[in-house]
Amino acid sequence: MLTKKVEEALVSQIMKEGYSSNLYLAMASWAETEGFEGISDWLYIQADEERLHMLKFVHYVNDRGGKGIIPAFEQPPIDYPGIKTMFEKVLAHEEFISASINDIVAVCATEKDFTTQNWVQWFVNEQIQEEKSVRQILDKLKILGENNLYIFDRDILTLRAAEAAPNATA
Ligand code: OFO
Repeated sequence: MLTKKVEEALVSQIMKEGYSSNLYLAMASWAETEGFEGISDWLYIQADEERLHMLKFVHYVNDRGGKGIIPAFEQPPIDYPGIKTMFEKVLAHEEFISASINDIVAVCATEKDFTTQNWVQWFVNEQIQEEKSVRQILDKLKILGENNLYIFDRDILTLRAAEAAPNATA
């Protein structure tokens, strides 16, 4: 059984993961209309992953006797000023999510809910990977410069393929 504070923290994370999914979906749609096929594919995949994260929280809350409430989501921006700025926004958002996951760990410790604290460790590790992969993207963009976005657009999916490889390093 979850304490009220732990349940509130988890339900609030349902909203944040769902917003992440919609944010990346909005970015994917924008990038697609701008002709960036690889970048939009990367973002569509990311949006799906975030939806799965949201579902993990929904199921966990329900499984532990709580109520996995699905909120109304704020509309994400429709347009983005450029690819680099957009990925900087992705990184800032992931850092915000990491901080939020850390807050859940802290609530679990205060509430002595070590089961949930243990469960949420998966997200702690996931955030390390997600921040790392967006930083790699920003590094690549820096190396290539914004005049080589065609190459970057073709290259970005190889980054994801490398991450998905079974022996990918952490
Ligand atoms: Fe990338 O945020 Fe989910 O956890």
